[in-house]
Amino acid sequence: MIDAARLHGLMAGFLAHGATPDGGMHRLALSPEDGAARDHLVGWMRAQGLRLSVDALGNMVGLLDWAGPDAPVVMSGSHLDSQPHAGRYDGAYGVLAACEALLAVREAAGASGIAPRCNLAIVNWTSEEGARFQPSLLGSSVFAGLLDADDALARVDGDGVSVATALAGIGYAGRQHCPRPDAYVELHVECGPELERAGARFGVVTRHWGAVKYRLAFLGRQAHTGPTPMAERQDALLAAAQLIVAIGALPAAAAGVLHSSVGRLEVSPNSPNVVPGEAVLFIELRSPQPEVLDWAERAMLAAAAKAAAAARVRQEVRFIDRRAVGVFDAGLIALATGEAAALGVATRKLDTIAAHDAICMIPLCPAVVLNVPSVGGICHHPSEFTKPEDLELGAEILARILWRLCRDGLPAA
Ligand code: HGY
Ligand code: MN
Ligand code: MN
Repeated sequence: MIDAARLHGLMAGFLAHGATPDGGMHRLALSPEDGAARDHLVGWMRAQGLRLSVDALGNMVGLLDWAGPDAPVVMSGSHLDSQPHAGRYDGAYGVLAACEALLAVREAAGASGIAPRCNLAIVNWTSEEGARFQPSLLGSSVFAGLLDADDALARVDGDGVSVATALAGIGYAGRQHCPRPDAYVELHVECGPELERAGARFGVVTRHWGAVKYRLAFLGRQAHTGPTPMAERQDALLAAAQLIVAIGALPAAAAGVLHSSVGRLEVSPNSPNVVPGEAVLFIELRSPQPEVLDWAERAMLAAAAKAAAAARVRQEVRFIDRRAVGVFDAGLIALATGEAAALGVATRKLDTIAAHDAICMIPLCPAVVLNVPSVGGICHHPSEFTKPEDLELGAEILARILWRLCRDGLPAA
């Protein structure tokens, strides 16, 4: 169904917006590069005659409303924002493969003369990555009613710029309501090693891990690193260091079912000869088991209290983001598996430890995530790569799924 050259051409065209010389991508949410990519997508959507809507969080939907105003909406897409100095496929592939799939479906309908029973929507979600603005899944969480819009718009980046200001700055502070999906299919590079290690080319995600994310500050006392007596120091960074080591040790007590990290640390005043007065940690705990997440959160908080006491500093929890474990839709999983089988391709059932906007769609409608292999399992790194033939296979299966839904209608609930 798909036109492979058209898919690769579309993906190559979007590299103009943030691609880095080392083969990676630097397209932070609501940055000028994100704005340029959005403008490019708007131009493509308009050229294809799609009905564009942009909501208050800058979520963008292009709607092919060829089945009439009351027809169900089948939505596919992902996110154009990237991690800093990271990969070219995470997110962007899902948006652009959805564009190609829509064209292929429209061509199939024209060739078959079959009247579609569903409308098709392509979505670009705002700030999925949670790099510049937290939490991750920002735009899709507000869209799904999981996060308050004003709260999200007020979130600021490390320079104090708010989501609202950044949206207005790139011209995507929308005022419309985007169409609600009746089914949601997201194609994404795996961002993990399982498909490649299994020699598989296609995966369907059945379960997503849960996560607990803390922004935790240690508050000490700024002082001269020279004359200040050691016994009088209140070193916030020393407490942070002890907590980081403790967080890194937690997974050893939860074999294979706990991932932990501190990916960002903000130190102030961050001067070589000043005892840090403040250290802010961005902590992540992820697990497929709620009870392991609970245990790890308690253990982390106990370690924080111990580190604070040892360094004679205070601690302050500034933000907590929780995401429960969840499962995707069995009907869409079966449909994807069947379409892959029709191409002679086996489907591997997967967990996703990485989050996706599809997680926010689960309360709204049947949702599923499709995966193609990430070479070396690498993601959030400039060397993130998926073979062209695997990009094509994923887009082909996506197109066939969307065509089946448009041609036959949505499976009975
Ligand atoms: O955090 C995540 O898993 C996603 O990459 N934003
Ligand atoms: Mn992603
Ligand atoms: Mn990501």
